[in-house]
Amino acid sequence: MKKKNKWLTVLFCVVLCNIAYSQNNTDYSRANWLIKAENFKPKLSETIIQPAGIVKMVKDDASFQGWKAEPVSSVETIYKTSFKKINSVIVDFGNHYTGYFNFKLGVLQGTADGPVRFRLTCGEVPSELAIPFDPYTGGISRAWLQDEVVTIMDMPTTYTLERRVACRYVKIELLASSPYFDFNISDIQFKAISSVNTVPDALANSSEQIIKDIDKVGLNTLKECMQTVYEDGPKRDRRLWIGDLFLESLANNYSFKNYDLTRRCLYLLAGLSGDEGYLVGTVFETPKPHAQAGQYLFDYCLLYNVALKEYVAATNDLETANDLWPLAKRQLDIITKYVQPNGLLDYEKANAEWWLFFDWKEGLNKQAALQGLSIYALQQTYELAKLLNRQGELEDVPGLIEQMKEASRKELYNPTSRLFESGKDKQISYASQIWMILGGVLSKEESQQTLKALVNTEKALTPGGPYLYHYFIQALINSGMNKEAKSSLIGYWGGMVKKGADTFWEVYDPKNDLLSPYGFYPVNSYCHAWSCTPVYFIRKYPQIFQ
Ligand code: RAM
Repeated sequence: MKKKNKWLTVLFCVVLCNIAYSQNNTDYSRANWLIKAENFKPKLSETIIQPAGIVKMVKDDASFQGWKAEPVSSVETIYKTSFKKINSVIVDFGNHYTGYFNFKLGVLQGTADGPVRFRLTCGEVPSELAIPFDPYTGGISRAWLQDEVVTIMDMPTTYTLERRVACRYVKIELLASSPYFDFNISDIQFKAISSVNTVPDALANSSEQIIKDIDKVGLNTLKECMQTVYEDGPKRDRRLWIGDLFLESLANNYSFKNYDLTRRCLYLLAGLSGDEGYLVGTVFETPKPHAQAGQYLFDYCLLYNVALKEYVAATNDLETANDLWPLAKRQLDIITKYVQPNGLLDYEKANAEWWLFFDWKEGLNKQAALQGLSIYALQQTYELAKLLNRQGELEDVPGLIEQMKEASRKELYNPTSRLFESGKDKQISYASQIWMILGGVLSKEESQQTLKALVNTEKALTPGGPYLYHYFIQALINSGMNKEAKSSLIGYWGGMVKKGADTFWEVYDPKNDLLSPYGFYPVNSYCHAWSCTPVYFIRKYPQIFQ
């Protein structure tokens, strides 16, 4: 009995030590990954931007969200006049910029004997300067809206708004001043920042004008989001999300080629992964790097592997990929944890335990999309393993892929309609078809039939925004439907260009300009990373788009 107890104690110690060892190991890797992330932090370049002029916002039903900017005068005209008389003005910088707004205040008459107070409102699109922000009905912080009340104590002076803003327009409204002196505003400027420091190749001269325009707006969107990380949007949320990083890094591979930024982001996410080795969907850089607690997104964890694979394919940086490989491998456990004996993922369980993102779309059933994306991620991770000569470590994966594909056809595919049906209510959606096609569940010919049936199915849930629309274009290309890919890209992103976009938007429904996942459209991000991907398509597939 005594002997048995002794052995039990030894066994217990071994188990404990193992747990402690693997925990220490994880901590060690994460600390190292964070150091590497810091080493690749880019230096931001600065450009001083002069205003293009003064504008006013006028109601116009034909314009995006019902508002358009109409030129009023050159900016110099306001510099000579008392700002007390002007009272309120909207400055147009002519394009979207991210950075710091500043101007000079000078005394015109008397002695400055008291502070002046302004409200500065910065907007990416005209409606942000036109419609009142209050009462605020949004579901996320009101403080995302870029209106600031500032008090300036002394003058003459140069005032710089401390908050980094992302905008094209700035409204300056005088709220309070002393009756005993007069003053003017002059030298209005914007210090624009970005980590982009290369100029991508021009498109083929023969490209259609609309393609050139879409590419230009896409590049602008990407450049604005490329700061010290790939931000999702420089106005909101100003942080690194895995899904956005994936799409931005794809577009970067074919344009600015700033590979160090991708490497930094891959390391930062790795360094901030959770104790169980799963990635957290979103992380912050300041005040010190940290993850958003509990924000685990099933699909984003897996897309990290694809981002890593695409990074290695573009750079051949095997050192980084080998360093991060254990983490990528670990993400696959998320899938195997939910695969049932019949090859289908346990959707209900996964849905209860994870945020399954896929799209901002009310009522979307994600069962089929989850199955398709998981197959896609397994395949892409296997490709990564091949690049690293580590396929031996994923011995079970090819079999698992086949089993999951078969289950998808058997359980979720309707051979009569040729559409995948998701959930108990057999919902038909773009998300389901797109991810099953990207997962390679259907042959090329079958994929074409599915996509053709899809666009003719009126009840099919359409993509809620550019994020899923990206994958729709990719599904069309993978299915050999090049013409449709081109016309869909022109129809969707060209639609934003025609509505005056300087940068592409976070959400866009051609039929509803006021759509917002947050209950208040001015808080949407109008320069959004995941919307920049026409850059990738146009440049990766010149034979289709240029
Ligand atoms: C939004 C962000 C981001 C996206 C997440 C899931 O809040 O704008 O781009 O990745 O949702």
